[in-house]
Amino acid sequence: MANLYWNKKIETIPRNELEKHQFKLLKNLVKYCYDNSKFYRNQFKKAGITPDDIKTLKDAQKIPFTSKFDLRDNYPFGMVAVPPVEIVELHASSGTTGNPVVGAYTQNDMDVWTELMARSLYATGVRKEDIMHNAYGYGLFTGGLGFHYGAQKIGTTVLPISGGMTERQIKLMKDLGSTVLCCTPSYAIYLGETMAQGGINPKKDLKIRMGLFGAEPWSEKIRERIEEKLQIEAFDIYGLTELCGPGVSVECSEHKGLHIWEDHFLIETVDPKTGEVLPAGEEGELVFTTLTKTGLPILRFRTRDISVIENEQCSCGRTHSRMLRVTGRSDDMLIIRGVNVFPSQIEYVIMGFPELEAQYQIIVERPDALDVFTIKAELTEASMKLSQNEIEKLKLNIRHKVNNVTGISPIVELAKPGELPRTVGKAKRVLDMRSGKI
Ligand code: DLL
Repeated sequence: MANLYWNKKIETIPRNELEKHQFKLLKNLVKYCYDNSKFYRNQFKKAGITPDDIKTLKDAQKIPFTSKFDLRDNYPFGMVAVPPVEIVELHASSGTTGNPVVGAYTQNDMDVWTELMARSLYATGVRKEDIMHNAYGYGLFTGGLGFHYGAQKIGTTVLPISGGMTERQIKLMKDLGSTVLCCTPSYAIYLGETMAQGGINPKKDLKIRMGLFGAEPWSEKIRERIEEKLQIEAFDIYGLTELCGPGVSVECSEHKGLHIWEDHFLIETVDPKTGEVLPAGEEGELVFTTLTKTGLPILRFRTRDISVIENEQCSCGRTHSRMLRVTGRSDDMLIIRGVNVFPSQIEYVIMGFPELEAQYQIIVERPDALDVFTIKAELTEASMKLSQNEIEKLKLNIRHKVNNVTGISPIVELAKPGELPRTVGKAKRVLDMRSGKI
């Protein structure tokens, strides 16, 4: 694609220069945190270090980790490093338990976020001439506004439709001639299903050519389903409230991982159990340092997101490292009857059955002493023709495959098309009733 880069100089900067630049930023940041954040001054004291101990980029490893708990314990503004008057926007991630995590951004942080979202959108091919159907939630969630700011910086027309009223979304997409779709992958699937039910042929009736999907883990199989249902090219985009929101990393058109914008974020992968730093190429938990944030700077943030970092230069010419798609979170592991089960393993099995929709629920209950593990999956319209015998065989097959992958056999229930709940934002697929939280 002509004119591929939003900022060629920085996106293709030689790695040695990038690392020099990162080191300069890291030194400034550490001093900034030490001078302006009581929390970090304490952290440094506990670790027995001062900003002068950061003499190389690798010395970042001497700095203690920051966790979600630190942010929650210091809720809402305890970790903010500027006077309150400098904060121009607040966001919050949906805390399922306890305090939410608050993101507090200065004008400088907003400018960086907007720039990185523009860079991310541009890398996927979004241009001034596009009409962007932005179905990410507007409000405290960073999805809606993050895409909004970035697209407007490019000059793209934005439809700030947010989530919900799915049929109306499709009507507007059609009437306004939207060319780019932005929403969670699970909502993209739902939009595709609703189009099919309404007799809309995306290729013929719509102008949507591509979409940017993120905010929740999704697999290659889900990408295939989205691309097939919506007849578009699907890109993965990643981010989190604690760092800036969406725009931390994005796929280029090579689709070989998501480029992390390393001129603003220092990335490490660590062993989720021991915290030991892992070499590139090894799967681990992503840890980010916000090199340029001023409102709520974060040193070595433990994301809980599991991925692999690739350092080799991408064929797109960008030198910034890539993270492979996030496969799950270190804290989403379920322990069922003593066996470790990851939701991504269940999704992998479900998506291997063409008889099933890309919808499922994992339900764990403990009515007595023993855990009861149920998977609810949904039949496609075409599989409604299956005989009772074939349905029983299908259930048994799913049960066996799940057992092969996880070592534990679930009860399998099959719902009719459209029966499982759909969400307009992040999907909620795990219902763990054992803790009494639900
Ligand atoms: O989800 C920001 C965002 C909005 C990203 C729109 C992409 C698109 P939070 O609500 O703070 O922020 O949730 C952050 O969501 O730690 C991951 O677990 C998950 N996540 C975000 N993007 C992806 C992705 C936004 N592309 C948490 N793949 C993160 C997998 C993702 N998981």
